[in-house]
Amino acid sequence: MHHRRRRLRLLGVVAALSALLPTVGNPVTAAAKPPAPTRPAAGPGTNHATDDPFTAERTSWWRQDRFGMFIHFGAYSNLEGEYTRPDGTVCRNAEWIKRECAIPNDAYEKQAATFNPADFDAEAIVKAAQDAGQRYIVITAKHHDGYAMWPTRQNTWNLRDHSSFDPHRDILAELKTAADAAGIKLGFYYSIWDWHDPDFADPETFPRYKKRMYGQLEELVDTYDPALLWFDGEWDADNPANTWSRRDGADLQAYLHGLDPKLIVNNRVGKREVVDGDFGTPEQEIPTEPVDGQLWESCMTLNDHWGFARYDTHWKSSATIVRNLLQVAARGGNYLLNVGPDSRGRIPQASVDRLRETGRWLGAHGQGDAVYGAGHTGLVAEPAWGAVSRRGDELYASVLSWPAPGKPLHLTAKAPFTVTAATVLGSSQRVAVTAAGDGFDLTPSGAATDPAASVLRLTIKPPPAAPAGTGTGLTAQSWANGSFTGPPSVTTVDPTVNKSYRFDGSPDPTIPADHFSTRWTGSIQPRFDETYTLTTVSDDTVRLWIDGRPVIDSATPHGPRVDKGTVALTAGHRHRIRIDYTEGTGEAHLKLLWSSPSQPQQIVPQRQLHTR
Ligand code: H79
Repeated sequence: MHHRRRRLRLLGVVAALSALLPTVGNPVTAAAKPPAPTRPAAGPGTNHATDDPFTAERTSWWRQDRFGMFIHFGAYSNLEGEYTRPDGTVCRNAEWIKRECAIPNDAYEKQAATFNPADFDAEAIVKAAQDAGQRYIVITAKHHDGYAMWPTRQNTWNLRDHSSFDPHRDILAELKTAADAAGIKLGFYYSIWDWHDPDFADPETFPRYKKRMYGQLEELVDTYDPALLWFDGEWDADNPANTWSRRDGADLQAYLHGLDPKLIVNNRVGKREVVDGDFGTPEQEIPTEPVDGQLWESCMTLNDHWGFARYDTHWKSSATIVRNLLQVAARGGNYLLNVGPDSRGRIPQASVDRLRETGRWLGAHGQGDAVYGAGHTGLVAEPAWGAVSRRGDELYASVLSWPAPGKPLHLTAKAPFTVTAATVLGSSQRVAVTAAGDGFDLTPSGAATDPAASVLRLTIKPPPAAPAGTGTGLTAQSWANGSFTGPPSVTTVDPTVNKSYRFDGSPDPTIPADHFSTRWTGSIQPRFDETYTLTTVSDDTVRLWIDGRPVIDSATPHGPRVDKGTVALTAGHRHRIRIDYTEGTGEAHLKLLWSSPSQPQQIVPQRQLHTR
């Protein structure tokens, strides 16, 4: 991606020049066209899986950072949540206002022509995120109304060409510069569903839309080098008809991978299946437990709308935000909290205040350690009184309901470990730790430190781990039929079971994309004496045995699906494993993950797998 970074720097120079010489054209059009992206590999023998998102260097920042700012800002923001019809009646909505208030195209275009977010202050926005403790920002580059917030070359339905805004400004470039300066990652939201493009709804003309959409995404990646793309509007819909398909999603993911292999992409690039993109996207909700088979991020509004709505004062308290974030982190997810700038581009003061309060809590007494770089632990059950995350050999028990004086907080242990020290962050009180029933009683001697949440830090001596293995992977035999019939076509040593063959790929160039089977054999070597959960993500069928005993039996052909089974394993011991996987037609996937009280969810790594 060398040319891209060089190009961005060049752009900075051109932008600086254009500020001096206002007659110089838009910096995007002024820059030289980059070489066409390399065509991603495709066809038999291709595995589209990039890496293991749970452990990859690529996703490391995202997995550590945990807390991001979502920004919904577009032509709808100009209406500030209210549309006055010609007859004088008022209709309310925010970013869906065009559709929900049935605003005719010309009326919507007419109001967009007055959009002038002159007070958009990228540095102030980045500062608000930083003050909140948010470490990445995702802004709507294009929402369902199709309006591009950067000077796209694909059409004139954008902030430079269709507004009253200074045509020499580019708010995405401004945000990128400010975010870079602050060390905050920047990503873009992009809606697939498009209410404005005349070619979107008709399957006949959709290829023309798709070409412009790919063009816009290439512009975004080349110009602003985003860390992440957040798709939306992938669902089946009417008015306008949305025909986005799993195949469209697979094509787009391959295209994006060709543009920038480091991009992190959400699951709405496809159809929100467990195999789509890098992470799941629960919206306005927090999953009640860790999500199987994929990373996840919960996105949520700060009031009741994504886009600015001048009448919406139903703000969440900072205590609610802190608690949500703690719960999300303890369940291994990220929290993407939204702000909606007004028609002038200003984040509402009520949002700024709550963000600052949240950041104050995270910055106090090292309480942020319960969130940043921390994640789910299977060592304890989630208590009713709070949330527990793990960071190295420390457990952070965030107490949302503080006990009455002298009363204990009970923790259920799911594997044997010892607590060597316990403190309340920001307090000198003692915490008595006693073995009790199925775990521990923690009895703090004093009061809560904060009404939002008080954090107990427990230093633990974790269950002992066997040394990392020296495995090279499993033996994989593949057949060019779906039933393991006859001698296998190919036999290889497969470092991990992490396959996304999608529609066109297969285990080997000699094996067609449909009707094949693979059998993995060898041994799996755990590092802990614990009950492991083995998880498969499969399409079409999978069966798995450990030491000859069935653990997963999912032999009815299915679309992308998660199956789990538990088995007690012995640290350092090589347990025999066999996996039978078949593909009929359509998409093909198979992933093998494991987790245990001491082992966070991940693709079973190569070094713990042996060919025999
Ligand atoms: O971008 C934000 C939303 O606009 C978008 N996703 C987040 C991140 C979103 N799309 N759909 N939904 C949220 C849920 C759908 C809600 C609906 Fe409705 C109920 C669509 C029509 C009725 C909400 C209420 C939108 C219009 C009225």
